[in-house]
Amino acid sequence: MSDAHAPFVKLDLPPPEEYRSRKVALISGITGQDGSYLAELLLEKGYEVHGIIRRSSSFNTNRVQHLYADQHERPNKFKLHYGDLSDSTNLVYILAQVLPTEIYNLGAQSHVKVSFEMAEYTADVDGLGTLRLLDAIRTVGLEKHVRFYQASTSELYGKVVETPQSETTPFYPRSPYGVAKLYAYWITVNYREAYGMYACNGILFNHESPRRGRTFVTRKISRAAADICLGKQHCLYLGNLDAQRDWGHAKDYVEGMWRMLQQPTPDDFVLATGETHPVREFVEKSFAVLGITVKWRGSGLEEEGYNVQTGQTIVRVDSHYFRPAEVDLLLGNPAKAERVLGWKRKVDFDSLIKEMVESDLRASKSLVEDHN
Ligand code: NDP
Ligand code: GDR
Repeated sequence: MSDAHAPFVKLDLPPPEEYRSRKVALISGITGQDGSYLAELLLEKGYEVHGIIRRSSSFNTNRVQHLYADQHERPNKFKLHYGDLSDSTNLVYILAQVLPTEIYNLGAQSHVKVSFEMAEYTADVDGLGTLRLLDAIRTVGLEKHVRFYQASTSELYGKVVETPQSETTPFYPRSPYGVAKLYAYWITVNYREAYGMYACNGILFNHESPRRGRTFVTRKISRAAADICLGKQHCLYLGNLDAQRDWGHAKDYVEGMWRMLQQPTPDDFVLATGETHPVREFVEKSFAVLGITVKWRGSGLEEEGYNVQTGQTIVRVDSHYFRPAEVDLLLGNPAKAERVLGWKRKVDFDSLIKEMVESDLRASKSLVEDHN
């Protein structure tokens, strides 16, 4: 019988300590919000950074364009590889080529509402994709050489069992996305225990930034506030205004990811701010940055937010944005990360909103100028 635990591809590798004296990171999801901030952080720290990008008919590298250099003209420490978490062979090939010392698995279909419409795809990429990457590590025999970070999420908590939520709170996911990430969480724990891999779950609560995708609620709000202020949009349509989230800044959170992989032993950590705020407060504070006061009238589907200065309705509820099952309240307890990793978020809620709204105002103004 063959040894099921032996690597399939025998690479000529130095012993783990010597191998890890290089600093080579591989990031799946490098074109996303977190991937771009993490790549910047690791380059600053002297890493060679490799990223997996998907083939797309349109340009999908906007967030990392400033890091990229034409390798013919100015070779640098930032390289992109075509790949996909649904393609095992491709992952094996990239690993054998790059020989990373740290892998950050950030790639995912990350939109909770979309996961109800694309449940199987989300399970494939977010759940099985994690398994494929872990198995690729074993296939090339890197399981004792490489450190692995899994982008786990507060969506694992889902239905409120207790607050604040910590590493010991039971999971109860409420979406196909949450369920797929639950598989990813446990397969990461399982490979750590079964094969002695250095593998960590970062259970990250919502984190935002000016680079946040425009269909997530915070960025949708900050962008609409800027456009409404400039007269380019009349009204913002939202779903559940009462959902509460623990919102931090993505830049702080990628630093926590890196810290997790620098510990003597692998473990799982919550990163959160320890504060929670409803969506409607995010709306009020975003408009307030632009000098607009929002007050609410009506209830349920008829509820609307109006501009106190003009009386104009600028926010309406659209049931299209409701989810078949909602996560009502997320509030994280980052005590373990603060104690063990020395991690602490730097950006508070109000500063996050201000940064996002001001960035969108600048972007929206420059688009006006472009068209004039
Ligand atoms: P984004 O949606 O901004 O980025 C997702 C990234 O994954 C993109 O680079 C995307 O590529 C890539 N991707 C999507 N599908 C595949 C695939 N099949 N194969 C390879 N790559 C793929 O997410 P964030 O940056 O916000 O989040 C990063 C990770 O952290 C995700 O796994 C997310 O689920 C998780 N997370 C995020 C939190 C948050 O609040 N932001 C909180 C907790 C966890 P492309 O650009 O081509 O679409
Ligand atoms: P979330 O983020 O589902 O928490 O997942 P999102 O910003 O999509 O929703 C947050 C809350 O706002 C409510 N909401 C709306 N959401 C969106 N997208 N659009 C709307 O118009 C709208 N109106 C109200 C939602 O119902 C929800 O309650 C994010 C993702 O980054 C995940 O990948 C990550 O794992 C979790 O955060 C932690």
